[in-house]
Amino acid sequence: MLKRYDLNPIITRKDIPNVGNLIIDPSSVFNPGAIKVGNTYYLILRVQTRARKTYFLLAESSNGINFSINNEPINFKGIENYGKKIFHLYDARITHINDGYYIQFAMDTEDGCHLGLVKTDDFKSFYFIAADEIDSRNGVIFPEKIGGKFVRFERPNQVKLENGTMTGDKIWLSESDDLITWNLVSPVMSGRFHYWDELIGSGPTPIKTQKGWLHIYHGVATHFGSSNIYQAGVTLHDLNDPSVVIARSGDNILEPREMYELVGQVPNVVFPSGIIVEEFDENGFAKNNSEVKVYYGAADTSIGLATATVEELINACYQGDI
Ligand code: BMA
Repeated sequence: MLKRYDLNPIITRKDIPNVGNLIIDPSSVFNPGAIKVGNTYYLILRVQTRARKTYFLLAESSNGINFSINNEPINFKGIENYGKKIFHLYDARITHINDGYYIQFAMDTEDGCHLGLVKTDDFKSFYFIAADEIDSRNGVIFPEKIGGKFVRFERPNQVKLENGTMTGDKIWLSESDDLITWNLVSPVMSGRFHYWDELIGSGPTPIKTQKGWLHIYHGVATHFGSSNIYQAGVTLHDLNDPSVVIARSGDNILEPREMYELVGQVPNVVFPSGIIVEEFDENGFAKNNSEVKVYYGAADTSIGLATATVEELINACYQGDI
């Protein structure tokens, strides 16, 4: 249902500049956070080196398609004071709230995966704010307070796979007074065993529409023996209580079909992580006929772009028969 850009993938490892001794001929670039500030499109890229280390690199564009990529990794000031050993930072999601841009990301540490938070005002300096204690991933902060609280969706890692990896089949709503301390409030949606989205996690930041919060998520079909298949779906949530699901796509809206999605470091993966809506009305609702750009990781190897209108995505929430 999402329409791929003709010249996908839009960013591959070949576009990544060498960065001193840190990044030389990297293996992959994927799962970007995205936001538009004025007329500038920003992506925060997840770049993986041949040492399987990860770095965030900033990419900038004036059309959302052709990006120029900074030749130094983003430095999160203050993260050096975090008490535990950090192995990887990855999968940034960006939210604009009042006075700044907040970046939520996953941190693989010596005691599990935690959600970290960084703030920037200008996409030049980035300040580490906090990380949670619980094991969780796929955190996306809503762009405004709801019921007087900051809210986010997140996916606590409560399911252990055969290989020992902790993952999850439930998205939760959590809330916070200060963006630092978060409390799980209620489950929002579960994986649908036997179908395309058995394990799930939020994709990009939810979008406010007249019909509700529009939310793209990834679902994993785990029942294909040797291969997990990562796909994308869409849901609509109550504007005043996003834990209420108004509608949920039965069919996926994007699945691995193109060679760059089927083959790569992790085959059969589309992983939406960035979204840009081009037009909002004067009350802050996304316009029905606005274009939506969705940026996604393809096979954990490159970055794809796919588009739809707001209306098409809302309609997709009602399609399919599960
Ligand atoms: C998930 C996350 C993503 C990754 C995906 C496919 O569990 O680790 O970062 O893109 O798996 O490998």
